[in-house]
Amino acid sequence: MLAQRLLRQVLLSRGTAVRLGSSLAASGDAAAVEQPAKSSPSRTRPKSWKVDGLVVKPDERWNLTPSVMALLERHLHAKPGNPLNLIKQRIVNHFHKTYRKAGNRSPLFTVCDREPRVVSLFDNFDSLLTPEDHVSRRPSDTYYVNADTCLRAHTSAHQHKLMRQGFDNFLVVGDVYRRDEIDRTHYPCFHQMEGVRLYSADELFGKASGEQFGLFASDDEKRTPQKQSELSEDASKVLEIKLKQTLEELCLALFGKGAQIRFVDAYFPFTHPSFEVEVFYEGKWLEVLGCGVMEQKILTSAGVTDKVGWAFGLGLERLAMVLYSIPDIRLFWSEDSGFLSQFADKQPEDNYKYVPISVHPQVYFDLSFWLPDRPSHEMSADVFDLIRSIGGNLVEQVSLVDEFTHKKTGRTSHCYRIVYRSVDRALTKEEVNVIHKQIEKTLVEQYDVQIR
Ligand code: FA5
Ligand code: MG
Repeated sequence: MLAQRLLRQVLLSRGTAVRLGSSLAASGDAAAVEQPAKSSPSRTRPKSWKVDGLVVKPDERWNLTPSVMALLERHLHAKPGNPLNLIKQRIVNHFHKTYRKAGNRSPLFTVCDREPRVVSLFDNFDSLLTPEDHVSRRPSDTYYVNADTCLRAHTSAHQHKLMRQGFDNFLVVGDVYRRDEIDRTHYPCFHQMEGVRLYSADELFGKASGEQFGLFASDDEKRTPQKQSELSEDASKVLEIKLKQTLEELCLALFGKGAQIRFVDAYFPFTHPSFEVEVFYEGKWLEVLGCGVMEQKILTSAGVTDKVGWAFGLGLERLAMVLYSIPDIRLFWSEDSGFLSQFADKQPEDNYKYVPISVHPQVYFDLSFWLPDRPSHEMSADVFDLIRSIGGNLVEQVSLVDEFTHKKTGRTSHCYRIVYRSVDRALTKEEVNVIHKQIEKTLVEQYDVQIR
């Protein structure tokens, strides 16, 4: 049953991919603008490609597929009512509330959620000290546009540029792309939020102690498992504590006191020491983010010479899966209204648990009627209740889709759309019609409406 449902979700998202892919040339910001150079069905390489306001020239390193190009069009984290948009807002709200500039007038962290998704190899790899032979550079791992650019594989790709532009404290949110496996917790496009915080000595140790403790080590200090050679032991330790505190507070704000989280040692080319955070979810530890003390060489090359910092990169799908009990990452790409409608009316701070949707098809019926001359104030609420009490579990969604008052007669009309769906079988139109007629009949009897 579960396997069947998952398969359907994958097919659903693939189906979407194909549909969107075929309309690439017609649509806005990620459009193929010239004839493909190569006619492979899975790798259609355009001569020139416009994406996020940039025009890039694919070459023989191009390995994007039409389905990945379709994912670029989805902008899930920018869609109001999408669970990724909700969790992004919730995390941003938490940071804005908790961390303020001196005087409490404005939020400390700048939010960047519209960075271009095609980045230079320098930004994606070199600026972050990723070794030449690192696996992440392989064409089997990264989507290359040409010899100089790729789809960002992580939001860390924006660290260097933003620091060079003078930003000290920022959050970067967006979709990232990797030629990764596909399973319950991995997808080739997913969403990350990067956090970077830089500190002067005063900011790190406090004004009174800033002069007493230094940020930097003397020349002859060695790199150890605990710290980089450039940083003082004090600076490295305090950064690590502040980073862990920040992430613990975030997990507390998201999941409450009951959640089990742990830090495990990790390796990243751009941080040292490095950690991952895991959350206990459905009987297993699930990795949700990577973090660490930023390599000082990166700050130096970005022109920051008098500060030190930490960074984290969190996986928004992984956090949303835990927060909303979404069992499979592929569901985020679903366009099934049974999934989307569950989040459509939610606020970022709402605690909500996802109810698995049925694999069986939906059957829609509209219900239109004139209201009685003196309708009750709660007419819509009454109608919702009545529909649910007669339709029971077969009613998946109800919404008021149209309402107007007739100019001459002064009568008001309501139209409700009812989506019927069973969790265990495919409904026929005929059997739904019987229930629908029953709803109409009861409405007329109890509320004196006139069916249109
Ligand atoms: C990184 O991407 C680092 N840039 C994170 C980082 C930033 C470390 C700043 C230190 C400082 P990693 O590849 O582990 O690390 O990905 C980070 C998170 O993204 C993971 O913990 C996971 O939550 C999520 N993630 C990674 N791959 C996938 C995938 N294929 N599908 C869904 N989520 C993924
Ligand atoms: Mg990882």
